[in-house]
Amino acid sequence: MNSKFSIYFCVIFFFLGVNNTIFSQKEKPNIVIIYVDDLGFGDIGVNGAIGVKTPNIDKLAKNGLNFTDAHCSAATCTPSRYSLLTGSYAFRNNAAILEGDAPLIIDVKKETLPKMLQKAGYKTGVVGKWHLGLGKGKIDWNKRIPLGPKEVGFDYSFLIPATGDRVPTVFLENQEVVNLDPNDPISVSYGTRIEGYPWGFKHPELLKQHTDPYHQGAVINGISRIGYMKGGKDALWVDEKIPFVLSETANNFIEDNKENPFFLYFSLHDIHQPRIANIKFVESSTMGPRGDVIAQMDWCVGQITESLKKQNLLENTLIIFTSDNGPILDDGYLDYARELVGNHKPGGIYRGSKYSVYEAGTRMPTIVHWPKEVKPGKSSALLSQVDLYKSLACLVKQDIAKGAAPDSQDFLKSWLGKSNKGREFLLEEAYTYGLRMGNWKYIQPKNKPVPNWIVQKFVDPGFNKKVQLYNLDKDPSESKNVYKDYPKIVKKMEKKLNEIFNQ
Ligand code: NG6
Ligand code: CA
Repeated sequence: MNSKFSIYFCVIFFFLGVNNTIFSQKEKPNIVIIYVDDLGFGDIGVNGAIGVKTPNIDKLAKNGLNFTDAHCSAATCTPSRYSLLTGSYAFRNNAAILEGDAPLIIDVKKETLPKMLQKAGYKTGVVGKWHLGLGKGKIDWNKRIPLGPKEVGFDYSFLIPATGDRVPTVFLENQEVVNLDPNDPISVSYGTRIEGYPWGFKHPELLKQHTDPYHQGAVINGISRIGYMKGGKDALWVDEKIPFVLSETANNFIEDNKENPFFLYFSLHDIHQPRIANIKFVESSTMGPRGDVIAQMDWCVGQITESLKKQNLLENTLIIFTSDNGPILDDGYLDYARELVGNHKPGGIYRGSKYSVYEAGTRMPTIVHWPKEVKPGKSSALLSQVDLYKSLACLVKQDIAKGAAPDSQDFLKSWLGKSNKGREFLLEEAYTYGLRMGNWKYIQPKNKPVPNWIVQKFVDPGFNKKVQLYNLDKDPSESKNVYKDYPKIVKKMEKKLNEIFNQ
């Protein structure tokens, strides 16, 4: 649909569907995306969690809409975040998990979700995990980093640059390292080992949690990370305090912007590894560190909703609570996630996990909460986060710039529970591709090499070598490959997938 038409439909929809057709600047809803890391469909109380309680999230679900078939665009972090912010499938830009010193992968000449919201008069902020790269080439961590959230459309940023398990383990505020002592400059390497913080493989006695061979670089705060680092001692974060720092920063952003509409992308470190819960949450679950950081993350969610309530903003704030990829038990650190999981099912009834093309890889816990407009309930609409860009553009009545958000479609009505219509086709990216068509799920074989550690630990052997078709109506856990029985469906879905690739 061309952009003239899409605006036309937005307008029609507004007259038919949403009451407040013309928002004044003051009436515009605030938008908060709470983006959890590695949280599985079954990890929240309302979706059947057994080993941990999530009262704050459950309350959001009770007063909002709980989605049962909403997806992130990919089964890993960087690709999903790329799609969320650009409205474009990750494969179009080869977006894959990035090292901690990788260049920015978003084209700053193009419009993004936050830039579109800026045009609509929103103040935009990102607090938390970034993992979309920074700068253009080699990063000088001792100066303002020239390319980052600002150039992507965020007025304010407070970041974990990549992941908790990658160096540098420092926060960046508006693209400068927080608390950096110029006499103790930072250097980072993902290649040659640099002297500085001791290396994990040489100093296991320093470790709070032992790790696999891939997390054996700089030991900082008793945790050995991917990559090597020197300097920046005063700037190092304390893992146990991250949830407090991020929640407080997010709340300050809310308070500073209470007089104007704002967009907050609150991107939590939890429940990614290293899972080092604050003492306040240790043993708050029956699942060890992985459960404890779920409880910790739930607390952060409560902090945000409390703060919105205190500012009298909760009623007219659209909160979208979701995750960037499916759950993972052991992902490098020996934190007993596998041993202690008990009967708790991180991915719910769905097959797979983070990294996997099966449903649990991308089917995310997803809650939309907006008391003013959204009636509490459940929705089974088949939705993708790649569509939030266009759907939110429709909400704030913004046209989308030419060339931006090529894969994003308007499903505002469905996100707000005014319709149950979902995508006709939905792409799932992992080490191979999956496609949904209603309740059919097709998996395409692919020859691309899969890293050894993925094959060894996380995926069923041969998962990317065979054609697969599942009927999720009858078989939601993808246990019976029925591709031989439905050659026409396979053909149709294969054709559609090729069309998506060639668009
Ligand atoms: C992988 C790391 C994993 C995790 C992941 C990123 C190895 C063997 N594993 O490369 O530990 O950091 O990257 O997770 O290096 S994500 O949620 O940001 O995609
Ligand atoms: Ca993730």
